[in-house]
Amino acid sequence: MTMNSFILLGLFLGSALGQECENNQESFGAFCYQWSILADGVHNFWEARQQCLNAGGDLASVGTIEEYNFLAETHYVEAHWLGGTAERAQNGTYHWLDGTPWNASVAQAAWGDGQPSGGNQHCTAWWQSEIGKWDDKNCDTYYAGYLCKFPKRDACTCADNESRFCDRDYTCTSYRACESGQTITVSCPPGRKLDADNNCVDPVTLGPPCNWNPNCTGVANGNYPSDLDYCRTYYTCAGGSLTAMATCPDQERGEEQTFDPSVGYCRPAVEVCAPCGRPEERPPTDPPCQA
Ligand SMILES: [Ca+2]
Repeated sequence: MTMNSFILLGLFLGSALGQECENNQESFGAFCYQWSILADGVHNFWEARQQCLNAGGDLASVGTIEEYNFLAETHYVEAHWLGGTAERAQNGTYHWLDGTPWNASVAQAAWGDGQPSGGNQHCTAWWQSEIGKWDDKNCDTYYAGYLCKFPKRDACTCADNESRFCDRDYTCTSYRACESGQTITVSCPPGRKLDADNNCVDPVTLGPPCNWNPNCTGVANGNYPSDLDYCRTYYTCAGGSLTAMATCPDQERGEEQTFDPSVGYCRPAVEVCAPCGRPEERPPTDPPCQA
């Protein structure tokens, strides 16, 4: 593909660039952090994450003791989601959604009194009951607070007549470069994302993390597993458009629930094939799980 194949929107001089973190963000190390409270319309864990992704970051990970100490000091009274989750596909082992390695020493220092309490609680939050500590919560708990984390962006300062690539944003929708000594930002048109060569392409052709937007174009009506959490969240396509995104209930009638891609809805994990389910009691009417 050539650059002529694309309509490049948003080409403008980046006069406001060069600031490491926004005014409403905290700065620590290579990252900016934003504590947010939204009064309505939010948030279970996945909706909170979507807010961060939309803003060009992710729900916060905490990789080191130093980072934890910094964030614990800036945490104030309110619960805030952060990006640790223990998906069933990983046998309940905690991990950070942004790929930061889970640090057991940090977690030991961070969990609040009696946490993680486990059970149907698979998502992490800053705890309103013990400021600066973590609680594991049911991922569908309503919290208005969430903590987003953004990689710092270089100033992208351009020398005279310099032409070079600077960086691309976390959502794979724009990049910055020096062109003839000036900073430019190139944004993809709606629905397109940057590939490895910074060409704007249909995101369905890309691997994660750039392709998390469900693409329903030409897709049959139904429910499909989400890249965000293959076993828990799913999206709905109808008439070629994305119409809904939902999370399986942790439990229903006492049964642990997971999304079953073979049927397109949530059902007890014991009836679903691996990796989401534990198919010991899969009904004989269902096709057998593949070995
Ligand atoms: Ca808990």
